[in-house]
Amino acid sequence: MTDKNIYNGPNRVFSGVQPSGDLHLGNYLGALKKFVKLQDEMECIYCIVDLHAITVWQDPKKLAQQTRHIAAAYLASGVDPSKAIVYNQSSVRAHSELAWYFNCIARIGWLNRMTQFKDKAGKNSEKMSVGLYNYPVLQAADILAFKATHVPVGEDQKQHLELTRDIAAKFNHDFSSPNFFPLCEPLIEGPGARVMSLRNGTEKMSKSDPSDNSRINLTDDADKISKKIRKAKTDAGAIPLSLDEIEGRPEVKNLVGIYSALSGKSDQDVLLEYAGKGFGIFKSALADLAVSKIHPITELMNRYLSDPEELNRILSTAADRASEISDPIVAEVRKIIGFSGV
Ligand code: AQP
Repeated sequence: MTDKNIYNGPNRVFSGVQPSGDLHLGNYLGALKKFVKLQDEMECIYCIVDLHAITVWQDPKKLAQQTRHIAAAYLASGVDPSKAIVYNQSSVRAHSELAWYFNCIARIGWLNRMTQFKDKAGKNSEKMSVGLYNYPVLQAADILAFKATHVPVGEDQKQHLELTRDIAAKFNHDFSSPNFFPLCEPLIEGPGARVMSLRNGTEKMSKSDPSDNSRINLTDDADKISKKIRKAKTDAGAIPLSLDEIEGRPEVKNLVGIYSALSGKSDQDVLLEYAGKGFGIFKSALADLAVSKIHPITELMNRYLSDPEELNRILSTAADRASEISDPIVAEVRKIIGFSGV
């Protein structure tokens, strides 16, 4: 598909997180931390993507609570509802409607190439929901319902954003509306773009990993964080001096990457500080650093969660605002497609 982006509308950021469990350090570094920075640079729309969450089973009794949990994590991480729009996906109709139109634009071959579906479905793909397979089409609808131009995500979402660009380009082309949808730019680079499991440096840290020791949750207390870091898998060598020497040592690379993302230092500076030292010393420093960054977020989250009505009020006001932006865009799409409107 075309790479030519001739869209000339305003810059706008969109991103989302699923309310499918406790958030972890990967979500924080790969997404939330970037969200906070961007809210002072562009108009930002941050969604709690519950329509995505139900692509795998979610207990209906817990879903609303999990949604508030993510909202609280956004706010506790520094997302300011007076600057950014923070709302719940299922409260805004545009997502579902546009997803259907995009189902008729996206090609089956494009979706067959999506590696996240293959990773999540494993050998059970026949038993997975159609929604899980279709997930990236809904993601394209999320972004394009707002004509978002920039999407901060972790590296795992890169392929999905390429599909969003393909869908936008095909829509623009098929309906001879060359600059209707922007070809969004992923904002992936930077520390924390790919935080790996503490138990296996070749797998990403994930909410759905059966081992709780594989991740640091934003709800973990100081003791738990320290224990998980102490137990994190490493190898027999010491900490090396140069970046070349951590290649091929995925667990070491991951811990150094986490340290640098949390501290704001470069990987190289972290190596200079700890080169030649044993992992005991390094892990102890990393645990202190992680606790000092995560503990204040956990405390603030709990404060927000203790007032569910206030959280619901923030989400509902923002959902109205999100609909004000997305409804006219979807109305234009209907017209472009040729629906009569009666
Ligand atoms: N390990 C990670 N490193 C960096 N960024 C990450 N993200 C997720 N894992 C990492 C980023 O967090 C944002 C929200 O992700 P999500 O919850 O909507 O979905 P996900 O990517 O599927 O996250 P999980 O934790 O792996 O959830 P499960 O296990 O439920 O699938 C996204 O920007 C993502 O890139």
